[in-house]
Order: sequence, then C-alpha cells, then structure tokens
Amino acid sequence: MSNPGDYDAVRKDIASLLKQPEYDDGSAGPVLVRLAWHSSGTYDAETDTGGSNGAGMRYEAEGGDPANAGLQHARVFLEPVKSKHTWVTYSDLWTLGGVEAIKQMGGPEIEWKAGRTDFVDDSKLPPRGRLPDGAQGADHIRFIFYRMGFSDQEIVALSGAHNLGRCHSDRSGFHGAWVNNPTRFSNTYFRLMMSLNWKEKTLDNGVRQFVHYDEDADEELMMLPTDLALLSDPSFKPWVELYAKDRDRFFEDFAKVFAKLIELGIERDEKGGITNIDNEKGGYHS
Ligand code: DDH
Repeated sequence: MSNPGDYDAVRKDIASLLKQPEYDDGSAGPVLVRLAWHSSGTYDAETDTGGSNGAGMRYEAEGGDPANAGLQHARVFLEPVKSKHTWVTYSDLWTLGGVEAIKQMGGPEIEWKAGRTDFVDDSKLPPRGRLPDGAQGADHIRFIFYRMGFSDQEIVALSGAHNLGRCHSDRSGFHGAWVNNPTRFSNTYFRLMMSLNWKEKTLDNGVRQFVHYDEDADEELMMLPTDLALLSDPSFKPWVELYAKDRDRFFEDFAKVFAKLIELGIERDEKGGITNIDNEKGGYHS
C-alpha cells in the first residue's frame, strides 16, 4: 500500500511488471498501450459519451466487444498494481499503464493527469462498434477518428503506435508484428511502410492483410489494410513521409496526441480537478 496520490509509486510498479518472459516478445508493454487506447477510443464528441472515465471494459457490454479481445491480458497484468495501491482507480491505472509502458519502451514522456473515476454513468456508456476495423480504408479511419475530434495529422501520429506489439489470430484474426523489434518505441513503422514492398496475403482464416518477407528476419512483417491506407491517401501521406524521416517530430506529435486521447471526455478546472463527473446520476461503482 502506498499513500493515496503517490502516482510515482504506481508508475514504478507498472515499470517493473513490463518484463514478462512467458508473454509476447517478453513484454506486457504493447498490450498495456492498447488497453489505454481502447479504454479512451470509444469517445464520441457529439454525444459526449465513451472515453476512459468509468473503466467500462470491466463489464461485459464493453469488455466483451470483439474489438477488445485479448485486452484481459493487460488488465490481469495490472491487477497486482491495483491490489497494492487500492486507492488508484482502474480508469487512471489503465491510462497511466499505457503512458508508462511507452516511456519504458523508449518512447516520449506523455503528459498524464489523475482523477478519472470508476463510477459508471449509464448515460455515458458507449455502444459497441466504435473502435476501428483494420480491414477498412481511409473513409472508415476518418469516420472513427473525426468522431473523437482528431485531425488527419493526429490520426497518422496516433497510428505510429503500431510500432509496438503484434496481431494475434485468436484475437483480431490478423497475424504478426509491424516491425522486427516490437517492444522498442520508434518511427520504424513509418519507415517500413514506405520502404518495403508490401504484398497482399489471405490468411488461412480468410483474413486479408499485407506482408513482407525478408530472408534475414525471424518472421514475416505485416501491415493492416488501414495502415497502408495512410500511404495511399493524399492527405495522410505527407504525415507518413514526415514521421518516417523525422523521428523527433514524430515523438513530439505522438506525445501530444496520445495525451489528448486519454483526456477525451474529461473536463477539468484550473487545478486539474475533473468537473464533469456526476456521481449522483444513476450508475454504479466498482
Ligand atoms: Fe491498433 N491494432 N489499431 N492502435 N494496436 C492492433 C494492435 C495494436 C487498429 C487495429 C489493430 C491504433 C489504431 C488502430 C495498438 C495501438 C493502437 C491489432 C491487433 C489490430 C487489429 C490486435 C490483436 O490481434 O491482438 C486499427 C484498425 C487502427 C486504426 O487507426 C485504424 C492506435 C490509435 C493505437 C494507439 O495506441 C494510439 C497496439 C499497441 C497494438 C499491439 C497490441 C498487442 O497486444 O501487442
């Protein structure tokens, strides 16, 4: 147990659970990043519903969304941290988990603010189907991310998270990693997207993705149709080109947009306190 509000102690414990020799590429880092993103990426600006507040993925309605398959691994990795620092909310822990994992994997420092609640406001619950589908193209990507309030530049910067981790046939149906070293944050995803010759492949399960095979590499690399849509779209493409050649600019833009992502749906006063949580309105606590 730590003192309530000692987020540095929480960060330390997140950092020390990242090494997981028995899990993917020996690291819990990438799946923690995805948990932070999926917990936030349900936001709809127009109706002000969804977002990280409430940690709704604990419940079947959101946790059982096929788009969230596999994220129980991330939640299980974080459970000992929650048990030790009982005062931290799941919604804060899941967003901080992503931020700390990115930093520990060599990525930028991302601004993170505390104060999310685990109070579930029924009127804010997102319907299923708000997260992106990798089989689609640029129109779908814009439909999903404009809904959250992101620009084309921000969409491309956020997509750079695919430098981390991998696809699992038993979760999304896609298979493989985007880069050879998927536990090290960098701009390699953009560089490979531009430099390699991507070939369409239909997997045994009927899922279509793009692959590149290099004899010297351990495994085939992959790109989703949505990843390559960034390169074929005239408004996304210049950002792919910029981030492929300017790593520092990518880190800077990624840090800004990831910080924006995890704040979706949260309004704060000058002291950083959250002002739009109505604990009185019908709902339930953890
Ligand atoms: Fe993603 N992502 N993502 N992604 N994502 C997958 C894995 C990971 C899409 C689809 C998939 C973002 C955007 C998109 C991460 C972070 C982020 C997988 C594989 C699919 C499919 C899941 C599995 O089989 O386990 C699509 C489509 C989009 C889109 O933009 C259109 C964003 C914005 C982020 C972010 O973090 C900001 C990470 C990390 C992973 C690796 C997870 C793992 O377990 O490893």
